[in-house]
Amino acid sequence: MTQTNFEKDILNGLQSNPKRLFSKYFYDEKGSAIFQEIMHMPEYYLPGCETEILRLRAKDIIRELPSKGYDVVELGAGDGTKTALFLDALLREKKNITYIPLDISPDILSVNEQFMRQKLPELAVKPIAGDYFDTLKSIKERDKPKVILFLGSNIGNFEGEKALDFIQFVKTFMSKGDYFMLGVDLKKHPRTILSAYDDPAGITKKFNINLLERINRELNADFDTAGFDHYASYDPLSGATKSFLISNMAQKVQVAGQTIGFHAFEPIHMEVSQKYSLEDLDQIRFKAGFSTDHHFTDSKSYFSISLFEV
Ligand code: AVI
Repeated sequence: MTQTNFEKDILNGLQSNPKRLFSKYFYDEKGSAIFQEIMHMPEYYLPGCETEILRLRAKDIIRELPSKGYDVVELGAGDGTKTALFLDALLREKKNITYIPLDISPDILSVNEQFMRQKLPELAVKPIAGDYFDTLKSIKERDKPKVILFLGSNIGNFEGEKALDFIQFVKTFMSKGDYFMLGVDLKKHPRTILSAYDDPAGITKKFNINLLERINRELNADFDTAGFDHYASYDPLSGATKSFLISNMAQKVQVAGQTIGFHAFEPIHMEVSQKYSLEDLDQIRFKAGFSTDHHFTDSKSYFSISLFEV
């Protein structure tokens, strides 16, 4: 039987030193449900701050955008509930827009479309399912100006230079006068950040452990999840939040016919959630070759919705 990308990535990651798994694999059905629990945790301040900006600063954001009709393209759109706040403000300002949610999952896009039809019946919605490369290619040729949304601090899950690479990649599908609108989690007191990724109820731990359970389910593996603990760290210099699973003891695990050995207290690096300062964002904007930026922050300056103009 041919190896899937999932199997290849998991085996490569577990056979590397240090061991590595990728957070893009967190989101199977169970992982997506646990992520919804995270979004409602009191310690996970990100969605509340971003919603505050979309509610209270939408008019200020819209003032910076093209005055005539444009396409609002959303990357990794999901169910669109938060975006509806912004789209509602756009419709109130009588902007002639088409909303184009892009997502890998056709199922979530049909949830998104139904939600928009019910909530904002006058909005034109044109979902496109597929990976970023194919979906962005299909919107490149549309003749209206574009505002591309990438919300929810999703840019933070790209490691190091990969965030800049991704922004540059998206820019290749944009033209002069288009805007990139990014939801970004900002550097702040390290304890505030750490508690968002190390909650006392153990929901973030469950989110990480679910990937081991997924590997058990899908790759015929035998992880004993009680043998692993969750550990999160935040480096205030680099702004990198990292999540690890720590093997509580020396142990051996079978994964897809391979034996993976763990030393006592050996980490598996699971996720990076990068935090930025506004100066870091200005640097990224400059390096990516956008002409201007505007930052809209919440009342605590925890989060920014940043607009980069091509
Ligand atoms: C999806 N992403 C922006 C979340 C984050 O904050 O990095 C995923 C997450 N991981 C742990 N908690 C939330």
